[in-house]
Amino acid sequence: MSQPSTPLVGVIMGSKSDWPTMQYAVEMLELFAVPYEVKVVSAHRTPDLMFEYAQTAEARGLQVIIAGAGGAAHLPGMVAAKTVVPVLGVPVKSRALNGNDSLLSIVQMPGGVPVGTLAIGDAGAKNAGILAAQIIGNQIAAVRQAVAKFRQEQTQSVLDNPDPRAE
Ligand code: RP5
Repeated sequence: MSQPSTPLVGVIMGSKSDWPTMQYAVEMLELFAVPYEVKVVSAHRTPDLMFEYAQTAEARGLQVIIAGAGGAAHLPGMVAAKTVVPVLGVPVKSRALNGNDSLLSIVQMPGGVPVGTLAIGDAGAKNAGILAAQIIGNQIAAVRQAVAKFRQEQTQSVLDNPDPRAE
């Protein structure tokens, strides 16, 4: 296992404007105490940085990359093309097409270069953070237990509030 402070998950996004969505992935990683790093890396505006990030990810100890982008969302697929570190793609909800463009850009990868694509928007970002923690949890018991606790509390919260009319 890496040093605790060494990031195990890289969270990247195409623009600062993606942060209001991608913050939910980071929120989950913090909840489960998964070491992470977060950075703007654009497929279109900083293509050389994107390649460098992907090419050095494995050597730097990253075990999962979460990549969020909107519109013509090439970032997750292009990063996946340059590394064997698993990539989770988050389609950010775009203004013009409500994220349908982002989703289709990310999900329809050619066979041989997978991107694990999540839902459009906040739920997708949140689930990307949880899924990344579950992957990391295969090797780190404390992370696995933190995810299990979160899931158990979520279940209990529904069971404790069965009346849909209650505040
Ligand atoms: C993509 O273009 C980004 O991922 C973002 O979702 C979208 C719009 O970017 P900005 O014009 O807001 O910087 O590259």
